[in-house]
Amino acid sequence: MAPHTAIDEVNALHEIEARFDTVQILNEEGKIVNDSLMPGLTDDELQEIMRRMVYTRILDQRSVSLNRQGRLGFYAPTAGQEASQIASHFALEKDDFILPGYRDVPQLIWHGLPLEQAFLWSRGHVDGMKGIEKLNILPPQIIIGAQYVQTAGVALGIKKRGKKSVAITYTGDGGSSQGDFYEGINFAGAFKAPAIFVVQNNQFAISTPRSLQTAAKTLAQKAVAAGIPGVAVDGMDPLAVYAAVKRARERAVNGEGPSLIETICYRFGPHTMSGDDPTRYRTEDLDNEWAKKDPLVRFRKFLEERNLWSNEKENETIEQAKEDIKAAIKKADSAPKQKVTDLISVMYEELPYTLKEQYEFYKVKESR
Ligand SMILES: Cc1ncc(C[n+]2csc(CCOP(=O)(O)OP(=O)(O)O)c2C)c(N)n1
Ligand SMILES: [Mg+2]
Repeated sequence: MAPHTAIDEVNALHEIEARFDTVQILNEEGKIVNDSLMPGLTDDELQEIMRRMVYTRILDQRSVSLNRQGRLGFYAPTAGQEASQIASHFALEKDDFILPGYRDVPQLIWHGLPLEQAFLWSRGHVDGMKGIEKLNILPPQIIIGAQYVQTAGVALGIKKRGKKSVAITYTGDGGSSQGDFYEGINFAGAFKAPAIFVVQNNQFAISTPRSLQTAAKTLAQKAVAAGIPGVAVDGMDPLAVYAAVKRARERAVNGEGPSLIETICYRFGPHTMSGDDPTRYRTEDLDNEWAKKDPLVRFRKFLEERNLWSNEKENETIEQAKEDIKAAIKKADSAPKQKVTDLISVMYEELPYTLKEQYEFYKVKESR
């Protein structure tokens, strides 16, 4: 190795940062700009990604209005993040585990969580997450970043059992500043656990802009300190997101360890439906700039040019989504009213004595 002639830490940083340019395959106009990275997806698969993104956009719109009518509880809007959520999920297999954040309900639905359960979860009803152990999903995490540590553990479990699957997790730009974020990627890296760590950088952590989140030029470069590969992709480009997750999955199941993927995107709506007003921390110009990058618009253009999408297909998808949502909300409405004992009994396989006491107390109260 050549001897160091100067302490050149500033250049080293700049060199590293320059390596984390945003990868794009499909641009805003729906044109392929990086043919060599084009994933090998069939026409059917390309159409299915579009169908899921359109369906998910409708689900988002309906969820926002159901929330306003007081028919849903907690809801974190997803519009703008469809490529990041749906295309990343599309690169997975059924056996893979998903450890989501509160905004990642669409991935759970496409992994098999019935819609009515997603609605019940939103209402804080225990039946929302009933039976999820069979679906390889965990409940959406509310504690920012905690799912990263849990993912390192789940992925290590997968490795110890010799399974050819992965654990994928999602946090946000805000989450990437948490201690749990670093602990999770570091541990998984050290143990070569088959994990995929996604940071959906939607530019804001509630009202905190990305510029105040960290001095790091990219969030993907945080992988370097953990000794794992990292990549930043255009998170409004479903092809780039898919290609990155597919590659990370291959590496993980081949025993090559975890990856960090930053998906650069934007949330079109408010942080949650609990009352923040985005006009107080975002300008209309910024919203308009990102609206031009809409994943649905560019993917529609791309597919239409290849005769793979049409108004008819779009409308069919929209109608199907509306029908499913209507039926699911009806089912959710007919779920038995939640009792305190329901809440206590789902927490442990065997209740500790303190909870046992409370359980008995409420059992009597509820029977009156
Ligand atoms: C440990 C912790 N601290 C603070 C909060 C409150 N909180 C909820 S969402 C949020 C912002 C998260 O932003 P980001 O990670 O960018 O995800 P996004 O909501 O943009 O998807 C904060 C600070 C929390 N839930 N958990
Ligand atoms: Mg964010």
